[in-house]
Amino acid sequence: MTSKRSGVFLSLALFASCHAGNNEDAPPPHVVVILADDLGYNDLGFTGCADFDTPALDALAAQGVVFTDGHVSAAVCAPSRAGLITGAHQQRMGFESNLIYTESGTGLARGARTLASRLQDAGYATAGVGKWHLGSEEGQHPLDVGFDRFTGLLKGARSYFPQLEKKQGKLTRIERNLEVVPEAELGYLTDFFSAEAVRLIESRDQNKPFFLYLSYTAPHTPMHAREDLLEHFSESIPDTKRRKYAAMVTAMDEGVAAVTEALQRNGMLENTLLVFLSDNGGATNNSSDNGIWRGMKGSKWEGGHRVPFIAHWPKGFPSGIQYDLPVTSMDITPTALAAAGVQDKEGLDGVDLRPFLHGQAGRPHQRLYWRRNVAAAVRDGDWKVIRIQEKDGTFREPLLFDLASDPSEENNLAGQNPEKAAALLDLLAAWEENMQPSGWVQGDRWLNNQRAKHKMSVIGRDAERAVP
Ligand SMILES: [Ca+2]
Repeated sequence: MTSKRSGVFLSLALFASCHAGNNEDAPPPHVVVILADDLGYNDLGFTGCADFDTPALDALAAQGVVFTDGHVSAAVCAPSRAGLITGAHQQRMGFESNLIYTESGTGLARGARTLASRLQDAGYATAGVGKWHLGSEEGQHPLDVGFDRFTGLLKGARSYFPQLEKKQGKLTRIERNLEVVPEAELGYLTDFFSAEAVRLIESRDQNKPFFLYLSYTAPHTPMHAREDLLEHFSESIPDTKRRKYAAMVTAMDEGVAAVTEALQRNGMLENTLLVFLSDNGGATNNSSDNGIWRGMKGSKWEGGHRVPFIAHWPKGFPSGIQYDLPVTSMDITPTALAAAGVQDKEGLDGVDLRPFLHGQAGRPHQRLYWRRNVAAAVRDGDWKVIRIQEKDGTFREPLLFDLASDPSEENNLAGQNPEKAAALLDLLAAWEENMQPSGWVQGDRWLNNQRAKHKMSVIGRDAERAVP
């Protein structure tokens, strides 16, 4: 990965020299964020997928920016979405653990500012579709935090097929602007969300710039796929679980195509800042593939938080480049706000990526931080430390990696370079001083799973998949 860097910088510098730069008088872009759920890093054509195609996402990648070192702020669904939607470390509001629906008080802090509410304040029409998973209590509903319109489910997952026999509760039913959508109208859920996104684009308020957050449940479990797509892969993908996964990702890619075409048809695509990424790495239970990255969803290994991540904006970003320095999902909000001409950056941890994509030297982030209860990590340049807390409260000997020479985190350097490990642990501790303690904690099972999966002896996909 590092060998490509000088080439990228050169192409960026050339681009910057012939690009007029950002015109602050330009009309604000439409903003579309498409989020996949538990998608593996290697499971798209442009990241190296070998057994199925993703033509729509590949086309966006080819004409946009591919972030090869793109990260989310947590390796599980809800806290990652909290970091993305607020543009800040979710730990600032104690949103560190995944949601617990049996307890009250979990989810977004009351009054939290989101990308949607900030854009709404800036005059955007805002719409959300799909999986919410950021809380279901008063003040946490999408319509309470900046979305004019919302179609989707409040929970993190549900059946992809209509549940005609079983009445759906508040969390798993599909609602449209607070009204329940009859199950019989849903069809295959991924297709329904895609069609709803297109409908919202077509019916938007044309006097305003438009913001769409399209949050698929795919390819998160349950592994439900369309029959025609399963048939399509029946010979090329012998493994039945992987076949379902391929069919689920394919349906999502079809949705991306439909959304892109709708933007094009409505004359919006040229000036739409479109971002696509996954909320965390491939999961242990959906047959996903994280490629060379060690670990899976839920871990502080790269496979947990390094995700497929692209941006496409013909009018505002260079086309067809790869950006190899670390970026984070928290950058989406400040980048979109800056592009919209919003000056207020209060409470944001991400940065405006536009100058970096137009050739500005330096790193958007010298450091990135992660923490979910007993497992934490910090990245400083190419160095990374993983810190695990044992049941008795003590910390395990840290794990130290040099990602420049060891991207797959196979060589723990903590023993031979204790000073570096200690320096990174100090950085982590300094960051933690500005964060809240976790507002709630999932059960011991999830804490113990994290302790179990961050061991040098747990290596290889089979071993990783044994520790969900
Ligand atoms: Ca997820």
